[in-house]
Amino acid sequence: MKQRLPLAANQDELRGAEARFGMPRRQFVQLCVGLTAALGLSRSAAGAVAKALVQARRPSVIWLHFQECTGCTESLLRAEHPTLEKLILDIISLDYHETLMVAAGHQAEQARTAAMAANKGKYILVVEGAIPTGDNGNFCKIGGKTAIELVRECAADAAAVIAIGSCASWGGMPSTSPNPTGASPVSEILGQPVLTIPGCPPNPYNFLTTVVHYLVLGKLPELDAKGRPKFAYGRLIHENCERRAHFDAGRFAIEFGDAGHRQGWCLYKLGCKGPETYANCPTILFGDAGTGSWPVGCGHPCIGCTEQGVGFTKPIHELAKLLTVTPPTQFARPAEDQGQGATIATIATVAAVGGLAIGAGARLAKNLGNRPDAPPPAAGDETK
Ligand code: FSX
Ligand code: SF4
Ligand code: F3S
Repeated sequence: MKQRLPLAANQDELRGAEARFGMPRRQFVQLCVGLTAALGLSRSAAGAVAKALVQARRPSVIWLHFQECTGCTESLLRAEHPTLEKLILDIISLDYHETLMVAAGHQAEQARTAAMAANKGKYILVVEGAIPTGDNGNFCKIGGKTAIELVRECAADAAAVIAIGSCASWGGMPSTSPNPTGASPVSEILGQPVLTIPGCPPNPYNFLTTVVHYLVLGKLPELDAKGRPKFAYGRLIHENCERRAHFDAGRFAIEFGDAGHRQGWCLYKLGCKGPETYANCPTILFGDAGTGSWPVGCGHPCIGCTEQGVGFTKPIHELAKLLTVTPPTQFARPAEDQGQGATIATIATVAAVGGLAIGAGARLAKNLGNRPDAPPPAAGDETK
């Protein structure tokens, strides 16, 4: 179906987007509609999103690196989508980023302080990595300043602070016991909550959507109690997992490589932490690499990398705490033939009545289409 942008943005602006982002107009329109849906805005706001992407003044971004593996930046740059990283780097003015900037030494420090002075009160501070507090912060020094000093200095005049990745959000991997460096999250160092985009690495699309929200509405998106944007972390992975029908039917992989694992059955008994982890991994996937391009989709249990107290904390094979146990009514019964009992109309109704996010219909259709040719589990199978 031909997608029209209910716009504000006119043909000239769409042509401008084509040239600026090196992206065909159709793809740009699809992206704007997708971002609008991800933000939970009505479709009519897609025009404003397009306009903001094309016209809004690029906010200055200071990006600091501390205790981490640079996976947040790498995943952003390695996005399979040919234009996602280009889009991100095009809609922001990345004035300081140790991995990406050409400048080094004093020149780099000058770029940072000059950008901060020129954009006082308006720049966005992005922090990647945890901050070591042990030994007065001496485990990590850049340009003669400890990470603690740097993050405080840069946050003082920032319009917004974004902690990207689990390390910056809640300590992540560097903070695992016994945490010899005293690795701590940004919020703890600043003594105030910050917007967090956890994940190890986080999905770059969630960063992009956060920035677009800021550009379009001039403010950060609505956050949950842990500072995470609700548009991305409002639902448990377990709620949107394509293997959920198998969980509800009691079909579990018991060992890696067993018959259940090969048939795509639920990974709960292999320690999947989807039932206690909030993130949108199953709905937005990673790297635009197609169906199944997320941990569970590839056959590995979710380790709860976005969730404080779960990722890098709970043993990988420990069973997850079930935060919701009521199975959704729309899933097919174990013995039901593929796709039976659901029409496009019922999918739409279920999505509308349930107040589900866009994509719910597709998710439901996908679950129904994931039926293996296996018989219902034999008595006793589900209790293994
Ligand atoms: Fe690495 Fe980022 Fe993990 Fe941490 O992502 S992918 S260790 S969350 O800070 O670089
Ligand atoms: Fe998916 Fe894991 Fe939940 Fe099973 S336990 S349905 S694999 S999220
Ligand atoms: Fe992390 Fe689990 Fe998503 S391991 S990437 S939160 S599926």
